[in-house]
Amino acid sequence: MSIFKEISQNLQQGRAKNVKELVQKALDEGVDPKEILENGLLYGMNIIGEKFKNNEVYVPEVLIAARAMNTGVEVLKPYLVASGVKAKGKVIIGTVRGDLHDIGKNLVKMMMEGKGLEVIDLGVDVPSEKFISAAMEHNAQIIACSALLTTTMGEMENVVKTAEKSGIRDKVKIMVGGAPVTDSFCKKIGADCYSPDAASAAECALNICLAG
Ligand code: B1M
Repeated sequence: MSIFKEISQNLQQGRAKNVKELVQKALDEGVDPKEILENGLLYGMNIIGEKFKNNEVYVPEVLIAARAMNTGVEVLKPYLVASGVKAKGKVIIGTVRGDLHDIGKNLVKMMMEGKGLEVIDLGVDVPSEKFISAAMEHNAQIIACSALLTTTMGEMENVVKTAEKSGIRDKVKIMVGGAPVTDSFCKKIGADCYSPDAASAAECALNICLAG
């Protein structure tokens, strides 16, 4: 069995200790960390997502798979964030109001930190007012919003509107992302940057900070 398949299967079974050991084994064998993330961890998480959709697994199984995913990501972290370019800048990040998904948001945070950016993480279920007050308090250049549910992505528009009402819209760029979010949605709500994955989100944040 390939190492990717082993990682994926152990993740699906929620075996965090095995996932940690297998990810380390793959790294020791010289496998590319991005491939371990995509073909092992994310691949396994997607299968869990499909099974969740089809009611073949339930919240507890998804949670233990998510814990195994996080354990694997922790091992990969030092390898994924290695980057030559360092920028100065502050980012406020969070998952929007009503939404508790944080694995993708944590990956985005990790990649941004790898670019040398300071990332202030507000966690999950973050109301739009909290994004704005944190941006004002920390004088941040970027607000980064994550949403995984079609029912919560609309909250991103509230973040844009609240930034306008508070008079800080011209001082802060608003980035959006998460599985249901698209570039056309980003444009429609008047946000500044949509990224499909954590690596391109970090790239976008870096470019904003270098330009500003
Ligand atoms: Co939830 N869930 N979930 N869930 N869950 C999804 C999202 C779902 C697609 C599953 C399904 O039906 N197939 C579905 C949403 C359907 C929809 O709205 N279209 C769903 C549902 C319905 C729900 C509940 C409503 C279920 C229920 O209770 N009936 C409930 C909602 C709770 C709430 O939030 N209020 C719920 C609960 C949960 C758990 C708590 C059990 C758990 C979350 C644990 C946690 O996050 N700590 C969970 C999980 C794990 C999932 C799936 C299986 C995996 C999500 C994940 O972490 N993926 C998911 C199915 C799936 O996605 N295949 C599902 C891996 C992660 C790395 O990917 O977050 O997409 P992702 O991040 C990517 C990109 O999107 C991007 O970068 C990352 C990778 O590079 N990205 C950004 C993310 N944020 C970004 C921000 C950016 C830029 C890029 O800029 C700022």
